[in-house]
Amino acid sequence: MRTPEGVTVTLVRGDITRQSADVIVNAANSSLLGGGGVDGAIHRRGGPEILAACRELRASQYGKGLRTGRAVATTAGALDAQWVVHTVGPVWSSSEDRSALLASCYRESLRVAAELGARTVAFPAISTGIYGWPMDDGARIAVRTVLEVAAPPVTEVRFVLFDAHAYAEFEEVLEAQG
Ligand code: AR6
Repeated sequence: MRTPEGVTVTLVRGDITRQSADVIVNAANSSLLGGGGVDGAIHRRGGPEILAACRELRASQYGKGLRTGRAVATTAGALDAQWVVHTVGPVWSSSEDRSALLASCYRESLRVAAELGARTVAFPAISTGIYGWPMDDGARIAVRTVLEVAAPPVTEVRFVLFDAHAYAEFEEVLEAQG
């Protein structure tokens, strides 16, 4: 579908590290030094240049780590992308509403992507893996935030969903918006 700003929002099922896009967003952690899930896959396929860039960022600007909800760009190394934008999703909590932080990940990643002049941005379903966010709610926050804030120079936002369940949840939310 297209947003009021003319940005196309698409869904694909697959591995985000196989995507071709100007920006590939990483569901990182505040250390910026790698982990499992999407983060592990991005560093594995993207190669050591990404970790080297993350280490530099830690040393120069983020000594205490990147805060939850924020985003920062590095090289994409060997990935078929120009940049990786690393963002730190919130860990799911049943007792505290952290949705604003999850929305912030999408908003800040798009802000950084736009600053770089990126046209195509690929997102994973942030926080819905190791950080435990329920997929239906994670999809709702992702889609709503992107529809609200995506704007040129970004022309396409692609959600790259790893499995059928994630794809179905995003599809349901996107169709309900349309
Ligand atoms: N491509 C697309 N989606 C994927 C891929 C992939 N290659 N691999 C997993 N997913 P997660 P989080 C899906 O755990 O919940 C790391 O250790 C996965 O099925 O990658 O934000 C970081 O360093 C899920 O739906 O990220 C942090 O410590 C979604 O991507 C922590 O995990 C996000 O799962 C971040 O946890």
